[in-house]
Amino acid sequence: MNRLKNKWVLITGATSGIGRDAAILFARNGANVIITGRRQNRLDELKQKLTEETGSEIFAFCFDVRDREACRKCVDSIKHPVDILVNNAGLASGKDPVDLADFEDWDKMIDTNIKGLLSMTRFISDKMRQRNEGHIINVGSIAGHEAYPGGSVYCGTKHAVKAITQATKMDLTGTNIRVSAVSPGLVDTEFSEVRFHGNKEKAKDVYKNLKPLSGMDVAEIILFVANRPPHVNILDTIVLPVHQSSATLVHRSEE
Ligand code: NDP
Ligand code: 8X3
Repeated sequence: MNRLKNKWVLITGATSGIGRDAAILFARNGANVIITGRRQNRLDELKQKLTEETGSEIFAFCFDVRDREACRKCVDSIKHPVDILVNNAGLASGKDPVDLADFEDWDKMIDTNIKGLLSMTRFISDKMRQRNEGHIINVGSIAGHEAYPGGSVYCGTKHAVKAITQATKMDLTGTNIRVSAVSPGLVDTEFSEVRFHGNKEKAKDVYKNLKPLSGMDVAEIILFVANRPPHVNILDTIVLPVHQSSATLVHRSEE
């Protein structure tokens, strides 16, 4: 049963990877989609594609989730109530040990993955509470359930996403608002290229001799979570490629 038709869905970080694929799937399932990200050209391209291919209404807002006033402006300028917020925008920046890591990398991850997600949640949950309905879906990670070397801050931010998801659910107890997390393992997107500051070779090695998840695999889970009946709240889902068994235990086939 499709419960997404005519819903309004806001997705942060829809210019690439999981967020882009989620936007495509929501629109194909009849939802109207508000896509956001920092790259205007990517937003324009996706808006045009989805407008042509689906009957859905597509709005695009170009802003940085680290800019709290820009988050507020985006939410205030949306004329329709947001039924589903997908807090997906996020990144890893660097994989250095804690004693050598770069402060700018840390700020980027903390300000985007934690504070950006919180700003969007703050502005939209307020409106959801007034309507007594809505669904907040946070994109977490296996890194929010386990830590690994070189991941002190990235894993820290994703552990924070897990805690924020749980506490948000508690804060909204007694309302009809649902709160969920989707926590993937290795997904082949632009994520690793961003983590390694544009080093394509290093990024490719992450997925070497392994079939990782695709953005679509994860987008399908997000859709499944969103499409449950109104009384069903999936709090978290961990989804891994079959040859990944934990954050650090990965089986790679022989070359
Ligand atoms: P991508 O790099 O492909 O996509 C990241 C998206 O986030 C882009 O659309 C980017 O848009 C947006 N974004 C990043 N920083 C900001 C910002 N400051 N303001 C607004 N938008 C921002 O990676 P993924 O699709 O893989 O990542 C999506 C989410 O999934 C992230 O939260 C990531 O942590 C999580 N994740 C990824 C995994 C993986 O292995 N790939 C595994 C587990 C979780 P733009 O650059 O245009 O702003
Ligand atoms: C992204 C997956 O394993 O690189 O969250 O941390 S991992």
